[in-house]
Amino acid sequence: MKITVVGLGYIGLPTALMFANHGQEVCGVDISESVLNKLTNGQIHIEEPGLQKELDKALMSGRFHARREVEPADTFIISVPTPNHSDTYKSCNLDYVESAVRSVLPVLEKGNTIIIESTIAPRSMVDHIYPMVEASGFTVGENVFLVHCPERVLPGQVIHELIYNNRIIGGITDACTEAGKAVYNTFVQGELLATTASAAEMSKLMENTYRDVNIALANELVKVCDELDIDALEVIDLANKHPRVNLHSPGPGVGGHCLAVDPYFIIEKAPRQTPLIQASRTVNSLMPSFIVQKVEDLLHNIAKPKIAVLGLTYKGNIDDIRESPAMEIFDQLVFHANYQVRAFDSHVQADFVSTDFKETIDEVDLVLILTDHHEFKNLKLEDFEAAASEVIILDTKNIATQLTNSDNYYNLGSLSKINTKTTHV
Ligand code: SAJ
Repeated sequence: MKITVVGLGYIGLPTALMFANHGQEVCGVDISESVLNKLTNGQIHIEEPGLQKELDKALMSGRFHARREVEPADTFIISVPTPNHSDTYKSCNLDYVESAVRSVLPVLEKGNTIIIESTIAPRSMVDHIYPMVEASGFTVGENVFLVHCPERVLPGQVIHELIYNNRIIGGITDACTEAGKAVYNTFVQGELLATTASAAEMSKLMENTYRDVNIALANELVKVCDELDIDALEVIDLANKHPRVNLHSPGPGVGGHCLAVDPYFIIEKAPRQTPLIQASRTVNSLMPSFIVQKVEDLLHNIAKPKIAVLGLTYKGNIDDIRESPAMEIFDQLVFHANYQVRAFDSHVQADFVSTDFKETIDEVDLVLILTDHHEFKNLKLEDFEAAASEVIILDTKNIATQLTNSDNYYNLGSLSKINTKTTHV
């Protein structure tokens, strides 16, 4: 089978390589010259475990090449971004998807399949993509096949999850669904779940909304327990001993381009029916300011405090700082007239980020841990010898567990200690 994948980002590139390494002929398409150059020269342009090996293998086999223009194929897979519009409900911007579909139409032939993997608002396939394909003279379900198959892989585990996760295959008609199943059957070992395009759109969005709402509940619990002087993290551990309870982990906010984005695609389509989803978005969006407030409380009696921020990515062990609550907190602290702020993150290459841990913590009054990178797990008090003698540690991810017994250590379970201490000063 010949497959053309449009969009070689975090999902499109691994997907293209998996097809190539399972015997298909793959053309990867991207508009970025630098992405195309890198790939053609054998180099991946994103951090993802195992991906470089997959590219090496695909290039060696001669079954993968990267191009600027869409090539004819049996199957077209669209995997381009769907950002939020900046309107009231942050609605889904379909521009890239529509333009990718338009780039496919001139080479589309009878018998071909188009699959949209990008995350899209409910009914986008039926109301927007299907009319575009029909307008170009094809009959969907008869001589071309149109499918929504949302990507559902976790950054950091993409290669494994592409093979072993179940896939939702949502066709415009049953014949479309069957065509979609035949494509993923070439390498997916998870179950292929047949459904309609609209149900596929909605289930993908609800998976991430479920997480967002539950994280909001955990974050709200932190605020309640802070007020009532109860350890929220202990409460979560205890409640999760119940066989049917799964409280999520609180943190400095919800980032990434999935959990912090997808709920708005449901909200925009049904604003009056979604008070819970909207409230959860608000709770999670306010977490960065809540953490900054706690930093201010901790530092209120130090004249010109120095702060070291550890971790800027939106979650641990990745290099992605887009939609990162850690970045939002860092920016708010930098903006603070009184603070001197440095950031350390060995996964991020940017001029405002240090990759030298010792230099970052030199003489700092407060260390603020914002992501759960593996390397922070083993932090011990000795690692902070270069910091100020009474250095305070605020660990918003509860990751530096070897520090928990130290006097100046705080996590989201012990925030009420801050209030007690500051009122005694
Ligand atoms: N977070 C918490 N508390 C938690 C779990 C996560 O505060 O208990 C935060 C993280 O720190 C991060 C954000 O939420 O800032 C999102 O992290 P994540 O690991 O839950 O999700 P993503 O955005 O990296 O990937 C999600 C996944 N969806 C689900 O687990 C339902 C992934 O499977 C999807 O493919 C991806 O979204 C997507 O593309 O939609």
